Amino acid sequence: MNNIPSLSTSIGHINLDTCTYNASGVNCITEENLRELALASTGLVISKSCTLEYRDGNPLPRYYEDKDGMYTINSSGLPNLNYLEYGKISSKISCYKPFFVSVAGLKPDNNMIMLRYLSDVGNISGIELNLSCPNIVGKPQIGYDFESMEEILRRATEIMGPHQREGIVNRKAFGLKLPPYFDISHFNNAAEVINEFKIDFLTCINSIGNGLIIDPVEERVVIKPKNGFGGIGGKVIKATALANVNQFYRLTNCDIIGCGGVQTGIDVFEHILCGAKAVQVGSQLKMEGVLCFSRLNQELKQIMESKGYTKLEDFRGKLKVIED
Ligand code: RRO
Repeated sequence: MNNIPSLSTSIGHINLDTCTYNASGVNCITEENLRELALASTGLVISKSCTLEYRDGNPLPRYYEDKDGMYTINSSGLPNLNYLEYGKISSKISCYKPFFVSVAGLKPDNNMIMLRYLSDVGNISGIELNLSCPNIVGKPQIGYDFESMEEILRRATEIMGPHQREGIVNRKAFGLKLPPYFDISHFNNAAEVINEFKIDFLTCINSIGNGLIIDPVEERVVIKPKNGFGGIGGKVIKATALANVNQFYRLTNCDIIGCGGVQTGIDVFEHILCGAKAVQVGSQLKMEGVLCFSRLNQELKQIMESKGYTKLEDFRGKLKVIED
């Protein structure tokens, strides 16, 4: 009898050998970055969020972490190669494992142009539409504006639905990267909009937007853009991430991808207990490099073994509440 726990999972109709992979944004801009991720113990590889045109991103310094990974702050400003490049690179990555592209147009129309193109690229298995970038001046996070979100999803799902072009049937996993929500009414509002459409997966959560980390000795901010304001990641965001994973697991039929505060196998386990089918790693990948994936997978397997679990479905979403 083989009792070694399996970490295999699926996102939409895409099967993964293991349930951890990179959060879009961290070490995933260049072909070299993406190949390194593909060769690591990741279940899939996702690109940095892309735009129509190449972007350098915001001025440096635009990232800061405290020494033990309690928190990170970034205001990267969407540095990326552009969507056509990620379409080209897809053939170099999809020979190893599924390749997803993250899309973050600066305007709704740009999103549609990119989705139309990328939905026909055969080597791309999935697309994550980023509705939650906190760092572009003058561009509010779409995930906090439910009317705009509904309009964008209406247009995006028309493009992303199963379709045939030039005799080839295309169907990719299509999902959304959501911002963190903090109020029960907002979870309900977002879920109501999402449930109107065919969305395969939700990634919960992006960084907590517009935090401020300061250096009290220097009496100064630690990153340059936006007077020091940026997206917060790291250990401190785990509680918010787990709450979002669990709420959207309860309120929708989408596959949920957990993201936020993952440093150990226990953190991965907790995300899955809250309902996640896979778990992304952001700040810890930045701090530890791609070896974090084999470590996290190993730690998760050990926890599962100690509890007698052989597969993720043995405990996924089975978080207990305290009954009267
Ligand atoms: O590039 C960024 O500044 C960035 C993006 Br697009 C995002 O979605 N989340 C984040 O923390 N930074």
